[in-house]
Amino acid sequence: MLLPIITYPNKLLKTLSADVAMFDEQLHTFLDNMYETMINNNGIGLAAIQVAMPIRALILCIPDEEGNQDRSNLLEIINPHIVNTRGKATYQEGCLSVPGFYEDIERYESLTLHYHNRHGVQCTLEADNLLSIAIQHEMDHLNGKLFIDHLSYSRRKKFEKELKKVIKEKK
Ligand code: QAP
Ligand code: CO
Repeated sequence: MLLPIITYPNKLLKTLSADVAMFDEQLHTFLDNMYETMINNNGIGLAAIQVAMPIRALILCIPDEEGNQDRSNLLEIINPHIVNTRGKATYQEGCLSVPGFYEDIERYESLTLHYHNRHGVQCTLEADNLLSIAIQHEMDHLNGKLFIDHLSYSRRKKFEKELKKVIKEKK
């Protein structure tokens, strides 16, 4: 089932999401719906709050070297905690909740993550490059933060100006 994606400036995106307590069939169905919704919208990552569910769950499906996105590379990450970080890296980020906007954001180059999978099993993941960046981007959503919140004052102004223009054009 496809779910509607909430877009900026919807206030729901500022929600602090709550830990997942039940790793039941309802959660599994929701995660499946998130995956369908993300793929349908050409995304590589999606947090639950982007489909109006305030729980600490996110999914990622990073394309391989050939650019193919395969479900076997799907990561379902629940109640994540970053336990270690290394280096810094800048990447031009986008977001399904801020369609059409892309900006350079600085993140940790690599990290170690503790999280639960859909069955509630505790997992550890070493991530670098795009995966590391995507994890940090999606974890920000769990805390009500968007990539545009990382912009400098002048870049943020430029973004708000462009957004007003886009909204005007749509009317
Ligand atoms: C988050 O973002 C991310 O504007 C995932 O028109 C971004 O999937 C992680 C998308 C960058 C790491 C690096 C955005 C699709 C998808 C758009 C996405 C659009 C269509 C964004
Ligand atoms: Co996003």
